[in-house]
Amino acid sequence: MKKIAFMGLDYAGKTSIITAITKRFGFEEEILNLLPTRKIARDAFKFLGIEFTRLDFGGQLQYREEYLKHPTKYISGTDLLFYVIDAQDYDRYVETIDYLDQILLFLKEDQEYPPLCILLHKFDPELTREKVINQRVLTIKQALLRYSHDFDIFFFETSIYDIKSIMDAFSSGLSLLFDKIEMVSRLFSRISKNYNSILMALFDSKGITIGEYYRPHLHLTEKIRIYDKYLEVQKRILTENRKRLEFSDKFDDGNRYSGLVEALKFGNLDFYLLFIIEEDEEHLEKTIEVLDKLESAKAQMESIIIELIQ
Ligand SMILES: Nc1nc2c(ncn2[C@@H]2O[C@H](COP(=O)(O)OP(=O)(O)OP(=O)(O)O)[C@@H](O)[C@H]2O)c(=O)[nH]1
Ligand SMILES: [Mg+2]
Repeated sequence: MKKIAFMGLDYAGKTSIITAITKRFGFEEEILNLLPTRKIARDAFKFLGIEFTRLDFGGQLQYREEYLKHPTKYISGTDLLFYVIDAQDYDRYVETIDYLDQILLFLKEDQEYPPLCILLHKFDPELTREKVINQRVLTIKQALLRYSHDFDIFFFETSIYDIKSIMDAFSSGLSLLFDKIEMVSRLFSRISKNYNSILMALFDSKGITIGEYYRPHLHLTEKIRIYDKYLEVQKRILTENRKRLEFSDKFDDGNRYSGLVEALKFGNLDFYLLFIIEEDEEHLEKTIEVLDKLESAKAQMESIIIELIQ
């Protein structure tokens, strides 16, 4: 059993993030009505056959004081730490750094060095181009880099209005606990070269990314658009009880793409493969050929996954 902790100040967005990860769609209303978490909320999930407990540490002052008073009881044994910062709340940057300081001080004394994912959260899509928040986020990152002597630190900018940003941060964090997981992305990058694909990704049944390859320079808006489309198709596969769905859509610039989502089973675990290629409108049969050829890649994927879950 592995332990994943979500920590940070009150109102940072920890419970919202966990809700978004578990629901992935239709969570907006629930998030608007969240109450502050009392003490620690736990849930459990499985990823690649391993059991995880996820701890959502309520961030109100009285709880923070309690955790820091008895850190061995609460913080010890953390395998992966997500530290959530409200990037919009500049007034509390000092307070949040101070809390993180104390958590890491304890971990260091205890000689525990879990990987640390720092989420600069509430970095909403409409803010990504705003100068002030970008500057502030850069400053806080620089301030936090001092921990990188002791800890492996990874930064993510996230927002509940961009579900992909949240799934990416969570998936990347989890992947740090699996040595061989990057083999999947490497395989995808190899395969993609042969097919000139735009994107290839493998998700577990809960939408956590096992591996992915994106064509270089693919725009963020296109990535988000594809991911939204994926969520929609995956939902249809479930409700219509299908194994495979092909679809076709276009980007904002008018270029069309063809895609395929296929439900796969490796061992007793369910996965979803997403494959997107540019559509060759004059030679549609070529597109179909490529989608079929993908069959041969599945055997390789399967052997990697089997190795991963052992
Ligand atoms: N603009 C914006 N608001 C967000 C985002 N994520 C969460 N919120 C809002 O932030 C508020 C606090 O979110 P919570 O998830 O309850 O915060 P928490 O960190 O769990 O707080 P405690 O349980 O007290 O520690 C809620 O009103 C959310 O709607 C985001 O990405 N962008
Ligand atoms: Mg909470």
